[in-house]
Amino acid sequence: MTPDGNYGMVAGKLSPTVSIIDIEKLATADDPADTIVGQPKVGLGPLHTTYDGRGHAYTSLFIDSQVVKWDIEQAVDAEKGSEEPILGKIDVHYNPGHIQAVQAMSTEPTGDWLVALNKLSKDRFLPVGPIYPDNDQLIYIGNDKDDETGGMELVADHPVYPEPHDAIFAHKDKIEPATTWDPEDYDEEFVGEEDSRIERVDDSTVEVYASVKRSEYGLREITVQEGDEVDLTVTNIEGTQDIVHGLAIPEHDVNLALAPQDTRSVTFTADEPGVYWVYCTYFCSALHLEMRSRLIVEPAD
Ligand SMILES: [Cu+2]
Repeated sequence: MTPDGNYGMVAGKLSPTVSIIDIEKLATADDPADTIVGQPKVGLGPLHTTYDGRGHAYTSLFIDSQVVKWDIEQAVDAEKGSEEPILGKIDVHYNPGHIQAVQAMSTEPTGDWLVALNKLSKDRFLPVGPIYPDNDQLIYIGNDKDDETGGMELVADHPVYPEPHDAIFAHKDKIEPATTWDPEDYDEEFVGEEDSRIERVDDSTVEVYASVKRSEYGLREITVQEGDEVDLTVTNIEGTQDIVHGLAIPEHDVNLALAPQDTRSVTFTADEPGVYWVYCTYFCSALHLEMRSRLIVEPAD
């Protein structure tokens, strides 16, 4: 769909054209073919079309390995099959599939950047195993120049994980992610520093609660008895974004990652007497390596 809602663009790889469908005509046309009000010939293997909000369309060409820029109203006015509406073409270095310009799937495209994602990219970047890296390229579309590319300029080239397929591209002001977890979302107790404790529930069950922050656990030692079932609940009490801590007790298959304000719990059986390190697995400060506690499992007899 064009950002103004007037046209839908359809292309199908096997025809070198894009069909421009007049959305208003869809409701009244007797013959579906009557809704097609333009059909520019854009190149080989056209797939997806995106927009800059200035009346231009950009279509990926799978077989030609290009992005083509064309004028929408000129294509409606021209004969079907005309190449006149084409304003320029730029090479990409693989077979492109989806392309997206910033906010082109909204009514407010920003008209500055376009990403072309690959469908097939076999040799652009070195393989590091049986699967080759896939690829995307960033193209600047903010200049409407009268040259071979219509002002399009390739500015970046990346290897990416297979298979990138499609993307949504928006100005960073539109993206406001949460920076910490919300304790209200949890059923588990939020374990503050003062709440760190060991509670014996019965002869064979112990509940352990510990806060987690730079660079210490709320309990320096956790002492339980051989055979105890240990219910461990821990909270990362940090309010600072991106300060993640871990809690690992490898001999008991415990390995937790805790984002800020995140609470996790795990249950294990302390079946072998001994002393086991409990330690942080995320580099969290200069004292990260000192961030540890000890699990002491006392013998039953
Ligand atoms: Cu840590």
